[in-house]
Amino acid sequence: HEPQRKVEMSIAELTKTHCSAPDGTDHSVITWVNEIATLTQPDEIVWCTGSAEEADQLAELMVEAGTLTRLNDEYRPHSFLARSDPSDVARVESRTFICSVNESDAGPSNNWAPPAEMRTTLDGLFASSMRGRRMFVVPFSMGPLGSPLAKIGVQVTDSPYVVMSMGIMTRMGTAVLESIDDSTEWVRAIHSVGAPLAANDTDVPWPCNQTKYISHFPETREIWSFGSAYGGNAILAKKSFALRIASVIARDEGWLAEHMLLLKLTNPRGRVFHIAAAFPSACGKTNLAMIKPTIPGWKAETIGDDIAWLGKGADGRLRAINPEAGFFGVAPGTGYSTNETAMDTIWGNTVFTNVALKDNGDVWWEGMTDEAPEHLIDWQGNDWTPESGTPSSHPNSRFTVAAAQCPTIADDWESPQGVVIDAIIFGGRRATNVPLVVEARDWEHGVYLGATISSERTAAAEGTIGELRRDPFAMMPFCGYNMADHWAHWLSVGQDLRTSGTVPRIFQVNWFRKGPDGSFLWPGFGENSRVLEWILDRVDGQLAARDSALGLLPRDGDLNIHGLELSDETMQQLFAIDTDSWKAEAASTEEFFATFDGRVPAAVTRQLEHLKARLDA
Ligand code: GTP
Ligand code: SPV
Ligand code: MN
Repeated sequence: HEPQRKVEMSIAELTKTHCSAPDGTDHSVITWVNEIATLTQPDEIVWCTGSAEEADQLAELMVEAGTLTRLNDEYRPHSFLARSDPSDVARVESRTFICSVNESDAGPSNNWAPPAEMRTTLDGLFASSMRGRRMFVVPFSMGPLGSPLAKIGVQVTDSPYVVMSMGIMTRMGTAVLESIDDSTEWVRAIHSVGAPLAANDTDVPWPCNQTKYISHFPETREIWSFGSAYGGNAILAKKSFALRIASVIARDEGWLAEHMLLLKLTNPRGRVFHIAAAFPSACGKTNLAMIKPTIPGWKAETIGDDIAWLGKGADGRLRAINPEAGFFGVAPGTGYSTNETAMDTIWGNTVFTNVALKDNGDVWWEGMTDEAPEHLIDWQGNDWTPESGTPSSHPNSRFTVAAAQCPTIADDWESPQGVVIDAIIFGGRRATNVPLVVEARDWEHGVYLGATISSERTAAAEGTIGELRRDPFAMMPFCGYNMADHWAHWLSVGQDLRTSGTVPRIFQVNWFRKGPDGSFLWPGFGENSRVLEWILDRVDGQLAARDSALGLLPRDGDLNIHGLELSDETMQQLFAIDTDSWKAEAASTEEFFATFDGRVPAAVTRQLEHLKARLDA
């Protein structure tokens, strides 16, 4: 590890300069906060307590500044609408950097810059970047405070919107700060919108900077984010810490930090299962995490919708926690017919970002109801009618809400030991080729399925929507180290689990296959419970399966489609394996693997050879 940079002033002098640090705050925090304040020159430092009063004051401040619009209490109590700068609406992967000491540790799928060079750049950008603003100190815990699996971080930020979001998405405040002593390892996260104010400047509702850097220093467990206030770029507890930095810690310590939902399911026979599922951004994690089964006798309960930390428990089994405390969910497409649970979660106490405002002071977005209201104010603040020809809400507009408010939240969602994982699911958004469901033959084959996820781009990050891209383990934008090493790490976790005798089964799903007319073949949403039923009946040893080149498939009649109007032809299309397309896919996988400079584990390339042989046979 590189040494932390030293500050010249003594602690006594520092606390005198910024005497607001709560009594008992650990010196490591005070020193660091003052170092950042010296660099960024805020007008004031605010130590966040996480109290409800503090959140209310922040909200009031933001309403006055025009950042937030208070929604009508009658329809959406204690809720707010934020309209971002139109340029600051999604993650900026091209501006996201993994600054490991060695370039090869970042790997070909991450942007890399030498740490010293990046520090020089950032020092320049952050110098006086908070002038005229307040710097908030936000102590937070990922995972229940005190859980053996939890980790602590402190974020400083000059964005009250980010403070409010962190307060919902994490366990934030005084108790966390008090838990830090000189033996605590905590992650340092520095965020500035990069819009200092001179004495006579008036602020804008959503300050940001056209220059953006989302930089990670894996060796020193540090995050520096500049220029954006959008969720994944700025709520640093989430993607930056709980995935990019945590994946590195996990590699070093023998566990996994993954872009996964966690769901508890009880079958009609009363057996309880927990599943973890990785789908790329905007590919259905929140929806599956909140599924309302359409088949009788099944019960589904939510544990997490975006991030899971998994590791071998004392009982030798793979266990997982949701490190987050809230949901930052995609709004468009969320309605009573698709995700009733989400609709019932966001009844109030919710921050909406970049959705439309109704004339009655409530919110609306595409897909909330079948029919659009006659008049709205769109996400950019303009009048909107159904004739406008543009979406009223940004396709990546989101809701931010506490997980505890979810009506289907599982009673064990905060279990400090985590829940036992019975099945792992990988998925993507694929109009062609990938069947509705496939079971991996074993852990190694499952790792291959994860490593070869491709998915059509969505609005969650910049880029051309619909373009097919590789997204191994749904972690392409989130793995803090070499992606090929991530596969090797998965293989070693599997080895480790094998020694204690219980290895979860791995599956692949695709809700998004399309027919010749371009419409989805599978009804999706609640009906996905039918696929979960097949998966868990397999885990429960109730069903056999048929082998194919891609893996194990449901035998005819085993997938419960009772009550669905699906023709035989549609079923055939959902499971069709086109040999030529798969040969092309295998060739493309070979090219993809070749970009990793020989670092792809032999067990993974062996799976590719096996697939090619099956396709040739
Ligand atoms: P991130 O928060 O970006 O990681 O996204 P996510 O993986 O949680 O995706 P989410 O559940 O928010 O779904 C994204 C979009 O896909 C929404 O517009 C959903 O309505 C849509 N979607 C989710 N599940 C299904 C499904 O089973 N079928 C179809 N057709 N669409 C779905
Ligand atoms: C994603 O893009 O995968 C999200 C939203 O969950 S963000 O927090 O912006 O990364
Ligand atoms: Mn996500």
